Amino acid sequence: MEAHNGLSAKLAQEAGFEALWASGLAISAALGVRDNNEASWTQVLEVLEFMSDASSLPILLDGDTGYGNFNNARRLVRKLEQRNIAGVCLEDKLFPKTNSFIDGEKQLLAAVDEFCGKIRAAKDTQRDPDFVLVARTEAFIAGWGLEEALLRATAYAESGADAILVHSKRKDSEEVLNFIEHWSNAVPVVIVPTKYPTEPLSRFTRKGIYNFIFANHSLRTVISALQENLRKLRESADLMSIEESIAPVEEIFRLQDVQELKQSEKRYLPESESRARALVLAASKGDFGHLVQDRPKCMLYLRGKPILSWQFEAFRRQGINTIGVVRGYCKDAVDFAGLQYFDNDRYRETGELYSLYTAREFLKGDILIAYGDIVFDDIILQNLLAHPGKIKIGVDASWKVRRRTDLRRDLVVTTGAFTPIGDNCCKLISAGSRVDREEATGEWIGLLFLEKEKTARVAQLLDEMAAREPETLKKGELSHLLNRLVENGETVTAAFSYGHWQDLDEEQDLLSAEHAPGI
Ligand code: SPV
Ligand code: MG
Repeated sequence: MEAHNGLSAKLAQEAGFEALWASGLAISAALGVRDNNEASWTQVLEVLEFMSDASSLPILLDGDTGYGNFNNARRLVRKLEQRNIAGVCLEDKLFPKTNSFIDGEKQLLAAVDEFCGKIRAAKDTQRDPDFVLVARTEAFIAGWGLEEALLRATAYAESGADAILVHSKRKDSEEVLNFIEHWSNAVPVVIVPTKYPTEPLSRFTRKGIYNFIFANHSLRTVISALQENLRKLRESADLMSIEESIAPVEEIFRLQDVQELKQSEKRYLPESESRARALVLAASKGDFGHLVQDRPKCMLYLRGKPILSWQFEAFRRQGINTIGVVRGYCKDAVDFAGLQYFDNDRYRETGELYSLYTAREFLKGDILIAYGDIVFDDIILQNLLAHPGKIKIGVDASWKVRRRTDLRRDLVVTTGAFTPIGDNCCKLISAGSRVDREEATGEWIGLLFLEKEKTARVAQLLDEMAAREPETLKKGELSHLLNRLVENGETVTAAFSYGHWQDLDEEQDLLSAEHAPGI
């Protein structure tokens, strides 16, 4: 079966063919050039390399004239063997050749002696005893009769050819059958029934011919299908006009064996993937006036992309690839691929704790919980993840110098305060609205990291709240949860950093974030 690239080679194998014909016509046409040796022989070799990698079938290269004299032909054989190509077919024309179906009679044949020398040189060069040389005579194509065809075929077989390809452009198989009738059977015969497709192959098998080359039928299939669908698409400008008749994208992935790469990545890549997952609480609308008419604030654009995108990219840079988002207001506007979504449809009357509880099933393993309205530099996450502790919060020590006019709801008091040279491992004492501004040691950034066992603890706390304090669960903020953990004797570690983040509560925040350093 003809193949002209890696994909068609693979498809021919899947269809059950036993061998591939690396057709000069099809390869040149697929490269967009003529079948006149316009593609150099090394360019053909490159195509072959892909075909050889894509399929385990034996490949017979249509080697034209061998791209020169005996010397070129033997170098070709060496290079083909290096690429696992099973054999080459050389034809008795002159370089540069022309396709047999174009002005065949005007084409000059190689001198028999010269061509026999080429065959001998090729056979002497092969290292693999199974490498096959098919000698192709164009005697009929060039208008010579049976006598010339037989004379040439006999000389070629005597020079070491493993098979004879006898080509004909007649619409019936008369020439070919005639040849077979008189052939000595010194070596097997190969035929290319392109021009006599109505002849059943059984006509030839009855005469002892078993080698058929379907020389260009993949390429012609591709051309017809492409022409039809491209025309339809151009005329209709409607993707649905062809959607049902084309392979799904998943089929491309299957043919590319994407699965294998995924498995190998697990075996060979260092474990860059973090075990942790991330959950973003992004249900609220936000005080952004007309800007949030059709989207929640987490989908507002900052330097060309939504706030959430900045977060996902930051997570992924730390190897956190399992990401969940709690949506609420305008949930349909939050539609990134590859994320898990949880919908808090009661976002109007509920708070952060309720949103967290909406994603109850996601609360397992190590988890990073983030507000949906913050952007931060990588250093913030790195700092938080690197700190020791099973429950950690990111705390900003620069809050006093930030030019905020609003009263912060996320101030914290900790056992110590940030110092530029300390290890900055303080414990949370309390957080949120109950913190006195004068006492505060920092501002909670809106990032909470829980190690596996503490995630389970938090999930349990939420379950208890749902059962016993539904109002707290409904209205509570995350700082409430932090305080509850501290009250229960848990150590909540404050991982201090200085600046390099921005919360986005109002339009002015968006504007200042445009110029914020480090984000
Ligand atoms: C080819 O497929 O390139 C061939 C066969 O050589 S034919 O086009 O019939 O000459
Ligand atoms: Mg050819």
